[in-house]
Amino acid sequence: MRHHRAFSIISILALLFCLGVMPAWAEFSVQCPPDVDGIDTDGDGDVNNDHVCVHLSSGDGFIKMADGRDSYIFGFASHRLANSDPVVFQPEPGESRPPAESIGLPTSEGGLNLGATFPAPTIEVREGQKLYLTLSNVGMLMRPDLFDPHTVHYHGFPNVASIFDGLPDSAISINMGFSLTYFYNLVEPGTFMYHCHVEATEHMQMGMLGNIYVRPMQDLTDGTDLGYPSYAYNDGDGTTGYHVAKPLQIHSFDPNFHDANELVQPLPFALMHDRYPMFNGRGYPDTLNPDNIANQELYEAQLMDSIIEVPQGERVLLRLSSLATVDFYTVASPSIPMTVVGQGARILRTAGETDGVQDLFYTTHSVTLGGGEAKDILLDTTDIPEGTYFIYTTNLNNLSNDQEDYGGMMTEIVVQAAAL
Ligand SMILES: [Cu+2]
Repeated sequence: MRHHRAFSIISILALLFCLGVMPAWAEFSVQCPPDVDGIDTDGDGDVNNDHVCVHLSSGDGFIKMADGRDSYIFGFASHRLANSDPVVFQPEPGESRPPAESIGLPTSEGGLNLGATFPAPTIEVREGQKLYLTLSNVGMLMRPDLFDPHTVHYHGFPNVASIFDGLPDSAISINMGFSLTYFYNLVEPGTFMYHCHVEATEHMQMGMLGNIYVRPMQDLTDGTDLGYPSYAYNDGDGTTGYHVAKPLQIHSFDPNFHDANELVQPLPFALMHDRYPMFNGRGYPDTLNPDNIANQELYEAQLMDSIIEVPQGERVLLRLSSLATVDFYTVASPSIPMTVVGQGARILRTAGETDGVQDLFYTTHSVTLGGGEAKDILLDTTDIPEGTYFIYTTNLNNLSNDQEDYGGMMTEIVVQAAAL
């Protein structure tokens, strides 16, 4: 594997040199304009800070599966990340023009930029903000024969501007060496997800998947204390209130497909058979590892754990979504009841105007999600003793990391001593 990779990298660099395209010297400009409209759209009392920006690159790389195998991926990475900086940033106040960001790709992180991360960086934003998301396509180092464009499709987002929707058929796709800034006016809160939509079966199976969620304006409400620090939706009565939020995204990989993609072999979509079920890009027990996980090249490509820690008596909001390309998964919490308060980025409620609104929340111990579905689930630990509890898929053959048992799509909720 190592020899193969070293050979590939040398041949790629040689090829790029011959072609006269050396993306190592490419510069990408990022549109991140300051907010000068004088209107307070995000409701925080400040008229000049409603703009937020994200800069992603798209490329390829490797991640380490929970059984130790390295898997080739396509993916996104954040250039504000540096493992500590926030993914979402704001333009400097008073700046008169968009700041240009110059990035020496693909060598930005030291060494060759096998820089895709999995899952893609989590994007947390708030209703009322205006999001400028720039995607720069840095090309595929391991597959120089591919000139694939990429996009960002913000799944579930009610997009008025179809050119920003990321569907290659009806929107702009971004070719190698180029950037596009997507604009989203965040008028609705909810749990969404994002992924590349180019050759979606392939690029999604290969790992271009991430969490994005929009917090409601109600989180900022002054004077009307509904009892919780945060809310899933603008419920008006505090019923979706929570203390701790955790985005949990269902992923699964077919290692044969990933290997075939790296080795320039045919990709038989109909034979796709996922054998690495994951939460947030990791199989158990890696779901519990709070640290970044590095691949064999020592590049930290998996930056997200799935562990949930909550003081006894508090509520967790589980932002559960699925971007699996093959299977439906049933996710169970056998000890702590799940109250589903939202679905598909909407609060579960009637829209009746004569009798007033009625909650359609329901309590269960398991939910089933297909690809593209999301549910907002409250876990109330009021009557739950301190201890460690599990969330896992009841498709029991998926409690494995390929041939290794006792892994797969499982994580833990740790109910800690109550906060004083
Ligand atoms: Cu793509």
